[in-house]
Amino acid sequence: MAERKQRSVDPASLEMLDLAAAAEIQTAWDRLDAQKTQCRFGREGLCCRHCFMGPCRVTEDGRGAQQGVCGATADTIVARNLLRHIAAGTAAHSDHGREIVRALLVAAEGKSPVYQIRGRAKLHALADEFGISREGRSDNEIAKELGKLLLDEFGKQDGELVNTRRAPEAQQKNWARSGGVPRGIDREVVTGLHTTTMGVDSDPEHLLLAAARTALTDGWGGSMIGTDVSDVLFGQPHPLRARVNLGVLKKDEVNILVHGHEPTLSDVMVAATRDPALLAEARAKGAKGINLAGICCTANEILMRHGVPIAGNFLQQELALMTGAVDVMLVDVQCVFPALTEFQRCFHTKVISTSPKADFRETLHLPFHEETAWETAKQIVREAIDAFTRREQGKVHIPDIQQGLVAGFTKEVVSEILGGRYRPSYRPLNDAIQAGRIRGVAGVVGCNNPKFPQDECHLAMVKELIRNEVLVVQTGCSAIACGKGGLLTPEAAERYAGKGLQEVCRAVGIPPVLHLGSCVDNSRILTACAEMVAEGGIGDSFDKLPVAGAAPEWMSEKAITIGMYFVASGISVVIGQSLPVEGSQFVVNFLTRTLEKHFGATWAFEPDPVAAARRMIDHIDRKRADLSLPPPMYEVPYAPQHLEAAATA
Ligand code: SF4
Ligand code: MSK
Repeated sequence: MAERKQRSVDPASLEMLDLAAAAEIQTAWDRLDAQKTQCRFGREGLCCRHCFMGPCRVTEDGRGAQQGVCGATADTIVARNLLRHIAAGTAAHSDHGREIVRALLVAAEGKSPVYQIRGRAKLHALADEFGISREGRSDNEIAKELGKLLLDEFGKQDGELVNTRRAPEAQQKNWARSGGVPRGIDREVVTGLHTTTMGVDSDPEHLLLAAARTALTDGWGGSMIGTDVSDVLFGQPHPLRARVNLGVLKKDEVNILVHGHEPTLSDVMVAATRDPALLAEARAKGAKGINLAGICCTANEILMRHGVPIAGNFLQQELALMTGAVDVMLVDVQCVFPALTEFQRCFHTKVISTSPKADFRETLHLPFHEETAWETAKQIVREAIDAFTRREQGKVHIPDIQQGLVAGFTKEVVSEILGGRYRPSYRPLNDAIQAGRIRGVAGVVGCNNPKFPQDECHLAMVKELIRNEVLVVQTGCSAIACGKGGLLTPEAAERYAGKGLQEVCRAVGIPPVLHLGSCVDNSRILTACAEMVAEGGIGDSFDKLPVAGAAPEWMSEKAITIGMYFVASGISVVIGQSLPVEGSQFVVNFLTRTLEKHFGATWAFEPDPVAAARRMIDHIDRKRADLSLPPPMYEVPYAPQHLEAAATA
């Protein structure tokens, strides 16, 4: 069994894990232990179940069969499996994007009182970008045309995704040369599944380039559309202060936790929990108010736009229920443990599922439809008020631990903050990078995984990066981890950042680590890089920029897809546990070396977060040297004891 300190570095999580151990309640960490040794064939990508002459397990080294019944080699099987993971990740993000566009159309057609265009400036910017006339037309008319254009991107049969035009010319040429130009979103997912069925594609190189193209469809398609349209529908985020960790739950209020990914319902929940009539109903039942908080990425969405507090990241979903203070846990799609429903047996909490795509056994299922979102949201609040009356105060244990943070950064906000509202520009950022005050930019994103102590890798990596003058941008559960660790505050610059980065943060009043949103919002990193290229002076393509990406505690297929679209866009990526490809030396070489010649970037696998940060810094330094940029303005002390301090602080 993993020791206590191997499970988490978050004090709130540790407090709840002690409670779980005392009460003999199982969590993800216990279930990981119960797996004993995990299957090596699965871990290395060597198991094929694509037809039923199999399942086949193969090896390259003669430990067993070297080919499947059909003759597929390890190289083929590993590459095929990777493409399937990426197709699944693309499907998840893109289906999310599609739902947001559908909600935009509901708003534009005036079919729901709760959905309205709140991001007018973004709507107009997108209309201009896509050639939609604004002359004499209402916002709803413009939104309707935009929504239809974007919805067509999913089922597009001919041509390329419109957003690929946002990429620098060099990236577009790379994609064309490698057969990687992303086409219709659904088409790439379907083609990826077809090409990997029994007896279709067996060329590992061809399969891996198809995997890159499929991932690009997510990054420049489904996810980017999801982000853009969320900004139109729910409003563009702006920097705001909020709080994070389990201590945001309130003993004397109705607590509703949203968990999952899609903002369509969670955003409506914000309004419902502030509704005066419902607040009066809660007070009549003895509650002091209604407290909405979140877990995972749907929480990031409403944090960014409304300052709603975050109760925790991925590995805290069960621990939150164990506080005994959650009246309703509202789940939609992605990253939701089926195990959550079991907590209903020990606690009064009601788990309510809402997506027609995701039902859970023993939950109350209230299917969510855009047209009736307000009624559903009010019903959920009433369920929570009802559950509150059954809360057993003797079982309530809320760790008194929470942390302040600043969130709400976007591509637009960064340029406004740096250049000013009337002259928004990336020039000051590029200047700071050119001068060596900021060494480069790193995107640190992704999940928790019980194979690593929760949050430890995120914190150690990000501290090492900012200490070395690298500005960090974050999304997803990684951003929540660093929020809990106090890194998303302007004060963190004084405590942890190198001198040059400190000067920039102090001058502009920003944290050294910027929260950019949820997992689909990784597309914001792509568009921010496009702005940096367009501004000039630090490289005319993504692969020349002094930037790098990482996902130190990843666990989801979506994370593989994100990593692949970063790499295929020219941004090298380091991840913690390796991809499930180590059964094929060809595939490992292709991902870690050959992709450089196709896209100018590669994957790297490094479980030690500080060593991984050093690899990113070395990569950034190589890019700086290629651009003839000077070394960092201030020398950063670099010695083994500093690495240890960064890893454990
Ligand atoms: Fe085995 Fe080939 Fe069927 Fe895969 S496709 S299960 S390797 S026979
Ligand atoms: S929620 S995909 S655990 S980041 Fe987006 Fe967190 Fe990873 Fe889910």
